Amino acid sequence: EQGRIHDHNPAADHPERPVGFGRLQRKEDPRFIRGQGNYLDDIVLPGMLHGAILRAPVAHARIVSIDTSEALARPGVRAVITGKDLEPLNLAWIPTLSYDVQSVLVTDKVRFQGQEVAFVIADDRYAARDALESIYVEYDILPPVIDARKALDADAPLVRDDLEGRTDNHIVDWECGDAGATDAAFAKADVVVKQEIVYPRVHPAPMETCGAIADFNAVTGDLTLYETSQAPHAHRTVIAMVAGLPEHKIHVISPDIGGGFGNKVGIYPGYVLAIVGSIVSGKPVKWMEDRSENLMSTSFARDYIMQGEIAATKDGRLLGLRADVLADHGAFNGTAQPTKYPAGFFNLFPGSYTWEGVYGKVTSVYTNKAPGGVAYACSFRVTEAAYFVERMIDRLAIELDMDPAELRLKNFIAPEQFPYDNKAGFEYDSGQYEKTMRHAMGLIGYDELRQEQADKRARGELMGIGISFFTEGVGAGPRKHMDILGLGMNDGAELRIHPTGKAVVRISVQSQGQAHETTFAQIVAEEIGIPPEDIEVVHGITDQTPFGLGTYGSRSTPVSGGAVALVTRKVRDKARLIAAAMLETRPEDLEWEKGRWFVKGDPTAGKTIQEIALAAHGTMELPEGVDGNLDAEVTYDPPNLTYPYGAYFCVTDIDKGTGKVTVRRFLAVDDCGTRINPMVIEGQVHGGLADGVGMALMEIIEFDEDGNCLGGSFMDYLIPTSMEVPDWETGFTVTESPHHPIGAKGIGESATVGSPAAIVNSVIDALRPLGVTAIDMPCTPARVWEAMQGNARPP
Ligand code: MCN
Ligand code: CUM
Repeated sequence: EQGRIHDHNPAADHPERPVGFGRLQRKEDPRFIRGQGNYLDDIVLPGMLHGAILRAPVAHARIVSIDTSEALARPGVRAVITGKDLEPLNLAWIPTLSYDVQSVLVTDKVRFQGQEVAFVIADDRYAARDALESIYVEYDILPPVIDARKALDADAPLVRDDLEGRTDNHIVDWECGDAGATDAAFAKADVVVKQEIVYPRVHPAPMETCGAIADFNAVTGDLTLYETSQAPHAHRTVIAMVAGLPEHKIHVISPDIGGGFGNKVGIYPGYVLAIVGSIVSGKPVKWMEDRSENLMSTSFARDYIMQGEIAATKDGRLLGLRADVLADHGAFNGTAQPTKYPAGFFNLFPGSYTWEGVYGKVTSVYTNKAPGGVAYACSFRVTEAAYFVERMIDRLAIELDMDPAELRLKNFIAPEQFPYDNKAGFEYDSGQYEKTMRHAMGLIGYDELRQEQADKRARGELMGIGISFFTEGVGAGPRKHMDILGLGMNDGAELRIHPTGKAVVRISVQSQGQAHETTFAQIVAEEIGIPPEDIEVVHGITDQTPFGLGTYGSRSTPVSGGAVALVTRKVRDKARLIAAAMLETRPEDLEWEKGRWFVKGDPTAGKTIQEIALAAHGTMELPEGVDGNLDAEVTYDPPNLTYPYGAYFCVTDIDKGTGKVTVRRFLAVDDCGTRINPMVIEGQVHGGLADGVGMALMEIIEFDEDGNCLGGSFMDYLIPTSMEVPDWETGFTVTESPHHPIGAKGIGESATVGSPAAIVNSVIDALRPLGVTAIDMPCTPARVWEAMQGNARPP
């Protein structure tokens, strides 16, 4: 176990080149730091045309007419496509990932500001963009539904009149837990506290926006589609279904991706329009959105209004928890999560604690806003669930006048209770919560901080200490429970060792910055002893990789990582048979050490994996039942999710005059089981913590009452820079997943899931002397200042 990252001896970071797990420098960095990455907008195809989308200026309006004649007459313009042109192709509407439909180009009415109305194809980007101004659209403006709380009112305007038989804006009701057992738990309680907690709409805002280049070959019928996609295989299948093109003729290529954060899971109208554009023009067509288009129209995150009720005994034993959620899904239900989980994995809302009863209910509604909801390192809504329970625990601690660390320690699930049924439908695999919590309290110096706070309070200064102890569930998933559009959430892997002992591993997941080219090579290296620099990781190209569902929900390590470990073991087993033949002995008489098989009791008699690889391709007589070459393939169906967790501590100072919050210290102690590359893990955690500071203090996509998006640029949607974040402190414990082939759990979203509650709890803790018990994100200076005046919402 280690302490703070900046206490490291940097020389110890690279003791030697690890053959398996360890701090290996990222293989992808030489090309990235030299500006040699190959992102979508770097790709230029011969004869390529450019597309641009005309977007609706209003949130809700019937289209009366669209006049494209002037735009068509402009120099360089090749075509202008409207919804009417797509209707005969059956492409005006396409399915969403949640069995709804979404509009590609408006045919009837606009349902959110920024919705796609027309598509111009021109010789260059400027001609295409300029032509948008020459398209004349007459709108008949309708009253919009903006506030989700009013979406189910009897007189609310109907957003989805396109859906047959629909008379209201209700999407789905979902529940988990046991209402009866929860009522019984509440009946026993000494203390019950209610609290409304709002997780506002935010946006993943990856550095690279979304885009696609479609290249349709009318002679062969092949469609090559370059796109910013976190899930190239799933996209290919969906495009085959939607466009009616044969799947084997579609070649999806997901090049280097400049951040995804869940923003690149869905299929956007622009991708479909690039395809249509290439089919009609006979040329490759590129579409690349700008920042405002990204913020205003692509998958947002959260937008959960949560009513909480928590029950406990007066000495702080937790009894019951209720969550009643109103979820704003925007104009189309395009949330991306396993089919049976319309509220994602909100089932994690009981958190890391034992309860006598829990009950959760989520109602989702349509509004006149952009669709989305499941994105931004959310682990399928565990962000909302973890934020909810960690705020509720602190709210109870205030009511009980109890230390929030002590309250948590008193109610943790104990190590011997795993596998643990969380009473809301999920079975946690492993955890040592108290150990991790105490480790974190030691690293941050919890008791000293409380003393410092007491001294400062005596002087009238505002200092807060906030805690979040979260449990995530990542690695969707077992195919019997989990699918997206009917596709089981499994992943394939193929490993080939060449005659000279160099290897290629082909995976179905797609890195957007997570360093898969490094860490998946490390898994192979650990299992077979070939150095990671001799292992090439191929991903992102559907023609060259096995089928699988892609990267989101931090599922790459839990699912694809499992596949890679197992395929390597399969190759190792084959190598054993060949080695036995080479050594003229029986396979049972061989023993493995990293990189070679040798004869038990005679370590000098052995064959390295490289020697075996050469022999496998050579002229030797292979054993019965063993074919030539050294390769294998598997598809991995994980038995359960993995459940990473963490103990996060945040120290804030608040300026009494301005309400400005400064995050002075932040400690994240994570447990993601077996650690493949600690440096990559720390990078993932640092990034997620910065996201947390952004959401807790700055980021929000708001709308005015007409439905105008008030967060459509980085002037209005504030993301944190190095100025707003502290020098991160990290630590870890290791509790292996008992069912994962290498004991690893995911880490890619932990910090985003865990950090917002720690920061907001810290802000509330700082404001306690002023009587504040709640505040909603983002804790901007204005909001904090209002709370200090006693105007916090809710009281
Ligand atoms: N890792 C490790 N040891 C572990 C677990 C993970 O070394 N025990 C390493 C993995 O090998 C991988 C990285 O950490 O290189 C993240 O692994 P994992 O937790 O499996 O997550 P995914 O690779 O599936 O990444 C998805 C996750 C998600 S869903 C979002 S959202 C997010 C995140 O990753 N988007 C990111 N982190 C991101 N980081 C960057 N740079 N860019 C994004 O878009
Ligand atoms: Cu929910 S964001 Mo990530 O799962 O791609």
